[in-house]
Amino acid sequence: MAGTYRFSFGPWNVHEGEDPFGPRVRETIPFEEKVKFAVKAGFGAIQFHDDDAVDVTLPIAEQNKKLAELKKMLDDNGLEAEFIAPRLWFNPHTIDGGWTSNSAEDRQYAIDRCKRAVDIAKELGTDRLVLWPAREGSYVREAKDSKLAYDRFVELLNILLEHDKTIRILGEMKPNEPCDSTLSPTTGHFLALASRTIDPDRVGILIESAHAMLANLEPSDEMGMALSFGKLWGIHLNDQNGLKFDEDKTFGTANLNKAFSQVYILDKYGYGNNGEYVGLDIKVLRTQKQDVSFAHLANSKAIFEMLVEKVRSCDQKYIDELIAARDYEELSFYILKVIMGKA
Ligand SMILES: [Mn+2]
Repeated sequence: MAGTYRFSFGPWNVHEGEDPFGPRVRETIPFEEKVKFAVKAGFGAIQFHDDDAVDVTLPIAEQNKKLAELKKMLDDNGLEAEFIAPRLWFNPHTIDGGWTSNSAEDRQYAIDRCKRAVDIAKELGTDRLVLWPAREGSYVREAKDSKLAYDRFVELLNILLEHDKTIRILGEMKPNEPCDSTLSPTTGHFLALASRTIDPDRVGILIESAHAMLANLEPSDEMGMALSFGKLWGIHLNDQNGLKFDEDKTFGTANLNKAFSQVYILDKYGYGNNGEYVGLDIKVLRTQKQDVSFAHLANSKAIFEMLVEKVRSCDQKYIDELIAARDYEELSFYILKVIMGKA
């Protein structure tokens, strides 16, 4: 029996529209409104950076009181917190990166902030910590010792695995932006690092479609690799038009066939059957007006659901025959006909 899917998004997906070249173009939408949308649109969870969830400069007791209030609000609305991700890239301590910074003091800030993010995750009832190494890279090769930086990456993972014996770490890798070159740019790099930790079974993967494409890789194949390792614990679906900045476009809008391929492999291997969410990481177009600030999320969820229908409508016997005959030209034509409703 084919599974059903549970969806999530992050509050940062509905933003005010500022970019490196221009100011905000929309009013801030309060978190409560985002929760209302999540419930109405049939989402099951919210993704959080640590500071989306709570002010991380508060004393711990006060922080935990606020987190209990947030947890109750989520519970009351039938929502879960999918994961916590430490937002290390905003702080002055992380100008040169977090756990790979050349400054010992700044590395310690990053380690402490990550440990605190683990604690926040547990307070919100999730065992998932997502690590995106935003500034763990360089602009000038000789500025950072890459051998040492990779050692420090493993060291951080071990510290966090040691800090809480039940936390699971999901690496969300991306090859560039904001860094010129990011350390551990792909799923494969991160799995190699995971194998060196004290508990590789608690280190897995979150694959973002656009991040794979920025590495000029095929997102569905990246998902296949993580599935093969039993480590696809999260996804960030979106789309990307070639090797540009991280566009975070609505799922399927730049390359519908690539979107289909992702849904095909996820559905084939029962992604979600162990509680994994279909996470979206999609930015509102800057051109959107205030009153249509949520459409990209509703549309991406709808496109995913329509593609699930298309995938399940495929004549698998016919696909198998084409594979056996090595007639991949016809296979490609058939898949496009399925997508266009002409099969
Ligand atoms: Mn993401």
